[in-house]
Amino acid sequence: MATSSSVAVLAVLATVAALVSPAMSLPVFTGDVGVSPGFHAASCPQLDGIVRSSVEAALQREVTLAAGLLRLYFHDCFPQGCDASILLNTTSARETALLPNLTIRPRAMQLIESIRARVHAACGSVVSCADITLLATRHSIVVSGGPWFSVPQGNLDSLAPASQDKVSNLPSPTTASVAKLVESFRTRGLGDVADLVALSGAHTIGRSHCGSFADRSRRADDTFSRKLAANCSKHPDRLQNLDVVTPDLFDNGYYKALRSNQGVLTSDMALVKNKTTAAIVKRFAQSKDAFFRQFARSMEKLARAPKPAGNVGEIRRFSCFRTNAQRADAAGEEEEEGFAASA
Ligand code: HEM
Ligand SMILES: *[C@@H]1O[C@H](CO)[C@@H](O)[C@H](O)[C@H]1NC(C)=O
Ligand SMILES: *[C@@H]1O[C@H](CO)[C@@H](O)[C@H](O)[C@H]1NC(C)=O
Ligand SMILES: *[C@@H]1O[C@H](CO)[C@@H](O)[C@H](O)[C@H]1NC(C)=O
Ligand SMILES: CC(=O)N[C@H]1CO[C@H](CO)[C@@H](O)[C@@H]1O
Repeated sequence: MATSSSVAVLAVLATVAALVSPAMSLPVFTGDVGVSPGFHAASCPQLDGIVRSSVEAALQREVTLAAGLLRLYFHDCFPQGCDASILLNTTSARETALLPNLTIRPRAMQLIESIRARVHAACGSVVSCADITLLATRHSIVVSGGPWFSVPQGNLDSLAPASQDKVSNLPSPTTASVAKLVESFRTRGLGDVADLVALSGAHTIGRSHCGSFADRSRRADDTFSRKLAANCSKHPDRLQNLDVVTPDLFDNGYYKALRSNQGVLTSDMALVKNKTTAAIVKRFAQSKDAFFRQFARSMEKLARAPKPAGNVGEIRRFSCFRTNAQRADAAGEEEEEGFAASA
């Protein structure tokens, strides 16, 4: 008969076993574990080096992956905190299908998964896809010319995608009201007007599909929007640079473009049409340092966006695209396409 003390010893042993050999059978953690920048220092000292070399090699071949990662970070963290919920990619459950125009780059998703595979090969399954998304994005911004900022670590990967409700809280590009945009950001702990203006500066890199600014081209009420309309009617599938000044450089070109009426999205233009935000746009257009300081602060805040259910989940150990349970069900199925460096 098991005494209460032997039960306790067994429980301790099970815990220790789970900690020292995380690849064996990871428990589903609950509560706020870790979530500090140095979380993996002891368990995976190679982490930073692997992330850096993978991101640098990928960007050298495909510069637009920096924008792909940055948007992925926003769309992962905003709905219910950074939990890699956006990476889940089974037909039954996929966040990227919840919004009709949610054009997340599959190549950026594949890059995260390929980094996970390298990290887990080196250290075991000790780093989550959510943590890797934060680290890889941070490094891609630095490589693109932008500022370094601190990201929390110890985030667990979700067991399901975010709900339609939470995903549809993402701001819409056709919003012309700064008050609405500020309110939307405020619900995620980004309540300073400067958070909205600085984070919109992410559009200093990246592209947009014609559909995302169709409202602006349709109005065709100034020279730039007529140009957008002409481009899109001639080449509907061609991507438009979001920063027409310096499209792939992480700098303050976006704000300079805004001040000459060359913001692509209606939500971008809204920032120069409102007096309060226009003053901040002006400050950022005049000082790259001022923009970088605020961008770094706001990205740290975004990385800590609220997790309504707490830091709950697992470390996905087979693929960032599936929960561990889904992977077990799918054993024997064909693997998803990996990240081919030469695409
Ligand atoms: C003010 C709220 C925002 C709205 C309405 C918005 C909307 C959009 C839209 C519609 C696109 C184009 C998508 C497409 O047509 O393919 C886009 C692209 C992008 N967004 Fe935002 N966004 C917002 C804020 C942010 C934030 C906070 C970030 C990151 C911190 C971000 C990062 C990006 C990046 C990097 C791209 C380019 C993606 C690529 O080239 O693949 N955006 N955004
Ligand atoms: C997600 O799944 C769809 C459909 O199976 C596939 O076309 C797409 O490439 C997948 N995305 C990634 C990042 O693998
Ligand atoms: C301008 O933005 C502020 C938020 O910064 C908002 O309170 C105000 O209502 C906006 N003004 C207009 C005219 O939309
Ligand atoms: C239109 O297309 C040209 C050629 O690709 C491009 O340089 C330009 O930035 C596009 N957009 C606008 C608004 O001019
Ligand atoms: C807001 C927006 O971009 N809407 C577009 C979504 O995609 C459909 C189909 O491509 C377009 O018709 C919408 O304009």
